[in-house]
Amino acid sequence: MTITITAFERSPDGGKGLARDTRVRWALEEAGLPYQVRLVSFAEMKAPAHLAIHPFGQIPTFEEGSLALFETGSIILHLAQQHAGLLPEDRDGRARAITWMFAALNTVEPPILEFVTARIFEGDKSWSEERLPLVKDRVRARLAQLSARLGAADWLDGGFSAGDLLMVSVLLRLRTSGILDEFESLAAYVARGEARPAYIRAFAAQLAVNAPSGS
Ligand code: GTB
Repeated sequence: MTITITAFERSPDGGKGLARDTRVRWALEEAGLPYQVRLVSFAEMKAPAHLAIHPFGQIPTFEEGSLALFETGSIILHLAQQHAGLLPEDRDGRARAITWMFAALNTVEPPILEFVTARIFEGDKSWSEERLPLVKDRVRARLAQLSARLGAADWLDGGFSAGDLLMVSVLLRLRTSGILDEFESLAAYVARGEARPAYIRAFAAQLAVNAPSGS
């Protein structure tokens, strides 16, 4: 059955891979699944046809036959449960990898999103200079904990899993801030994720849609 995902017709990041379709593309590539992409404008995302699939009018979505999903965590968990390559075979390893998926989305991503919002969308506010260091320190605190757990390992729990896929995707949002580079092992962890052939294909696919003309 054909898999169709949605993505921005034109991503605000101009193809840096930061919009959340990239993590779904990456999971599809890791699983070796062909997929097609329906590009949507901001207006289309808020129109009834898209809202019927995504109640919050966002991208990405996932459709396969009669199944339609939204939320990247759910989409990637679904893929990981149906196809090899994203979760360990053994019961306990699988449960731990899923735990890392939740940790990426529920524990590590929120302070990073708060930081991105503070830096990009609230940077012009009178109180921004006072607030930003607090928000940054909350990110640093999480990264310190994550880095302590990762230690010298390549991946969070044994081999690469959907937990790493989501964690690397979440950490990538920090790339331009310099904060990631304060944590050498995490910067190397993210680089390992980015070096995976499946990530490279996913990144190239979204760039092909979003690259500024002439680049
Ligand atoms: N929790 C949901 C999930 O994981 O699927 C979040 C989905 C989400 O936030 N989607 C965003 C969206 O559709 C796109 S990824 N936003 C439009 C809206 O809400 O109206 C967020 C995003 C957008 C742009 C950049 N960028 O340009 O750097 C990075 C990330």
